[in-house]
Amino acid sequence: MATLDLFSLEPAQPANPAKLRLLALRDQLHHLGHAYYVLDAPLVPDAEYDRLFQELQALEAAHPEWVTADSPTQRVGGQALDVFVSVRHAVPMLSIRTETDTESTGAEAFDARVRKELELTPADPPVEYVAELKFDGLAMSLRYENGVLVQAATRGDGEYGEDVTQNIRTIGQIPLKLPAGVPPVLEVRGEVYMRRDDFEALNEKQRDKGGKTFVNPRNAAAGAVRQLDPGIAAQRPLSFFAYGLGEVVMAEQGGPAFSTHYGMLQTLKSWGFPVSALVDTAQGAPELIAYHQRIGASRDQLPFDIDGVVYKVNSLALQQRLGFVTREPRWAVAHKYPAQEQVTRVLGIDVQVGRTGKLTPVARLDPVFVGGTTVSNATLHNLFELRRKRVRVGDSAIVRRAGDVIPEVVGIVSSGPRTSYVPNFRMPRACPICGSTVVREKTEMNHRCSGGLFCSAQRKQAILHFAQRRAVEVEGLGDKLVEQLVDTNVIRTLPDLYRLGLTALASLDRMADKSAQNIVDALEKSKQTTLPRFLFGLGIRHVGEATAKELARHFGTLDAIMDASEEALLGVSDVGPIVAKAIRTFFDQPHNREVVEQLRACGVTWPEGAAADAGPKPLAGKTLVLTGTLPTLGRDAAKDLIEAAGGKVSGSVSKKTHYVVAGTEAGSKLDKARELGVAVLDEAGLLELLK
Ligand code: 5U1
Repeated sequence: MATLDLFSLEPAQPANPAKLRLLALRDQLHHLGHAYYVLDAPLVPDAEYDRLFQELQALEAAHPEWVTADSPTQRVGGQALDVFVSVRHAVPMLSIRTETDTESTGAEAFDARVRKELELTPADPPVEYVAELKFDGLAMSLRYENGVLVQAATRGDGEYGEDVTQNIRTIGQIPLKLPAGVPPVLEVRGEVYMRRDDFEALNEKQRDKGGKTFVNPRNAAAGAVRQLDPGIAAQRPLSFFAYGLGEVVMAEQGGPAFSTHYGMLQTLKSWGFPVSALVDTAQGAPELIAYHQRIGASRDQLPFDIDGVVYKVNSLALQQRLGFVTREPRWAVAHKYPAQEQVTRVLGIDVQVGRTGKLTPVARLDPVFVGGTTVSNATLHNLFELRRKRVRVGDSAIVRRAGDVIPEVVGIVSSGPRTSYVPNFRMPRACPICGSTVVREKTEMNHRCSGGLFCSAQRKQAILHFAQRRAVEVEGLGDKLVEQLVDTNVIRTLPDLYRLGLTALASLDRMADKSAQNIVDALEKSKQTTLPRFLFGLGIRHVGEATAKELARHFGTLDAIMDASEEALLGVSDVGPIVAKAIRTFFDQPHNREVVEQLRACGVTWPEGAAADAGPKPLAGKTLVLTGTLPTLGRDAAKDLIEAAGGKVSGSVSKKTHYVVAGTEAGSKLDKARELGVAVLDEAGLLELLK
């Protein structure tokens, strides 16, 4: 008899080998999908997942009568709709009171209200809260009947929402099927959102093809959810976090009994829902304030937008006592952060020249405080974006700054009905830096300077790209220094960097002897690199870090990559015809090969071939967290070493963390490691493990 695993609700069928195989494949793919999408810890290579998926597809094609809605093959494939059907929420979807006072007094006011409602005196102990992130996305209600996703609905007016099930099914993080033992009716509520990197990639794709770009991740997510064609929705990468429940009907024989909100979230997690790792409990106002400040300080580093944090009374009994005012619970509040979008005036439009010669129109702004800093320039991306957004010098523009992303103008503030647009900016015909002709290929959206490395702007950017942390990492070589080195003709090509002597550096304006020595040391250190970092640092068009890693893995040596035909390059996952052509074009230019040879002659080196990949994997299966500053290893270098040794680097500490590697000024991650009893290492300890 077949055994049932965690994800199977079906009793064993009479032995039909094909059917048994199909059921086993479904369970396996549910399990692998959960590890990949929710836990971010793939259990098998992508190719193996694809192979199993195709095997299931083939079995279902041969036996259409066995296809069920909860099969992993059924995430995409519904018909395009004419309209969304309105559905009534079994339990209304409430909204949340917003505390717009972004200072700590916002948390104090909430705690004071809760204590007053509960008639607590100052002598009573602090109220226990759960603190969560307020995701900047769309609220969603997921309804499961007998463990199978049957409906996904937007919030709408709280009583009626829209049935967007087809689109929501395409989100890999949302389980289609739940493990045995869940309540027969279960509504899970949470937020659908788009990660910032997915949003940037989507807009980049749209810009490249001259399509409509999205203003922010929230709008992009909303557009995807309300897409009538699920095929298009499936191409818009969405994510989900669960934070609450709607209707729950327990089985006659009982079910999970929750007494706290925190416990409920942990149960949702165990059922396969993504629950933020940053959820925490907090005792009274002081801990709420600490949470607000801690999350605020790391807001830019989060991979998604948040507009605040949420506090909820943890005890469900107390929540019930507190009840609601109109459609907002008294037991919860959203405590905001300063906005990531602001309105300001466009004072002028400048043109910047990038590493590949791309000319970018940049709005010069009346300085404005947005997303935590003062912004005085914002990108307009290209001439067509500028026109599409109808931007003119003198206009009031909406500026967005979120995370590490460059601030951008997302639109203008319309001052009445749309009249015809007369731009007052023209793209220059000559490069503003070197005077070379500006060109634009017919199929391209970008204007480019044709000066190549003759153009000092391109030279500066090429050097900064090579020296950045994610490439060979020359610590301390920032844009001011590179500007000086290029403008004074001390450096003309990348290899010139390694010919820089202490004397030349120390003789630069405002350069102290000690700083010059630091740069010399950093250059020496950067010579020991890895093939992916070197390849990425060369700045070949379309070759980002991920592609560089794939190329290195596939070919093993730089010479093999330099000599690979377009056809051979197409054999690398991640490399399509445009990328293959760009790589070939780059290495077909004798001066690029010359740069590579000279860099090698200067002593830049990396492990190749078997040495690069086939070494032992002492950290296979281990998860490590880095915190603080390590004495010699940069964060990226430490991450590279751990990954090369088969380990995984995670951003947060949990019970599943094997080691925390702590340097100076290690923060809350170190505290958490101690609290959970996770082993803590210093840099020497890490290097010992890697041996
Ligand atoms: N994290 C989180 N976001 N959020 C939004 N929890 C949460 N709860 C909400 C909303 C609107 O509402 C409940 C308090 C009803």
